Amino acid sequence: MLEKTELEKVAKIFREKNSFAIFGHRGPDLDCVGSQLSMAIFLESIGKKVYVVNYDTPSENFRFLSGLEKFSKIPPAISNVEAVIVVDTNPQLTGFFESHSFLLKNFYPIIEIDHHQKKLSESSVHIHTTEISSTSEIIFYMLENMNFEIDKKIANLLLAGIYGDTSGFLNANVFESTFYSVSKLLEKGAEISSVMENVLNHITEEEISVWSLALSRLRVNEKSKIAHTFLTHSDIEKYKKAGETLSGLSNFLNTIQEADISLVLSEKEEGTIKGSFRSRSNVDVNKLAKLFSPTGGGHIRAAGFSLPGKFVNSGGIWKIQKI
Ligand SMILES: [Mn+2]
Repeated sequence: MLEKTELEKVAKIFREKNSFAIFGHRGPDLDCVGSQLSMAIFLESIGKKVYVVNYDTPSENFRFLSGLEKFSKIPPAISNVEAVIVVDTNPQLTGFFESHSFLLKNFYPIIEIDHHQKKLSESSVHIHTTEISSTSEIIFYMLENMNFEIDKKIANLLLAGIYGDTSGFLNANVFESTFYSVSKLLEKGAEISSVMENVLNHITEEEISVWSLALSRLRVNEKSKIAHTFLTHSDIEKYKKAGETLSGLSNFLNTIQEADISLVLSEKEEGTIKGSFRSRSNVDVNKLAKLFSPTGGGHIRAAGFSLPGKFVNSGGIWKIQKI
């Protein structure tokens, strides 16, 4: 599943380097947070200095996880780091690629741990496969391979990541191995009921309001079998927490019987429209997302893209205006 030579390279970097900056993607989800923090706790436990960096602050809903206080929005000074780890994404999507390219471009060893389709050639080491549910599950195998004794804290973080990325073991990135890793994490003391409770039972009135607005605009195209809806920048400004709930919305729309694909368009940042695809047919939305933008992609059944543009209403009809 994971390449032995790559795992050996990582183990060597972990032995030889003393300080690490761990990056993840913007708008960190449970898998990203679980991966960043479990790597941090692991490295600290073997005596390393660690900086956990994310462009965006993790959701309040994740406060049940240990170690959230480690997150910083500011990357460490170049002189303080000896290696970089990028989890659950590639360096371009961390939000720091342009402003801190020195951190991410061959200056240090870069370890990329990810389960998305694309890998970045500049990284020194790729721990990468799309045949595993989540980055958190990949980290489980990495730690198992290094004979590291996973404690309850790390077990909970990894389980939360796996649970989050599989939408509670409901989507297409659940494999036989997923249940193997989950059973091992439960053995290490992970509390599945607490993860389930905290992940599922956390919808706020504001989130319901934004869902209801999106559902009121839902259309199903009979020909393309795409169920689609959108949220404008002012909707998202009105419901500040909207961003966090949108992946749940895409998953929910993907349960519509009459559709094969769901698409949620949202203008989180003014002038940028993000699209979030889900598919439950044979349509490869990873390819579809790439048609919309060069940075688009993700998985075969869940992928996204972003485009310059904004929503405008002319004569009662919403359109996307190119910028
Ligand atoms: Mn993930």
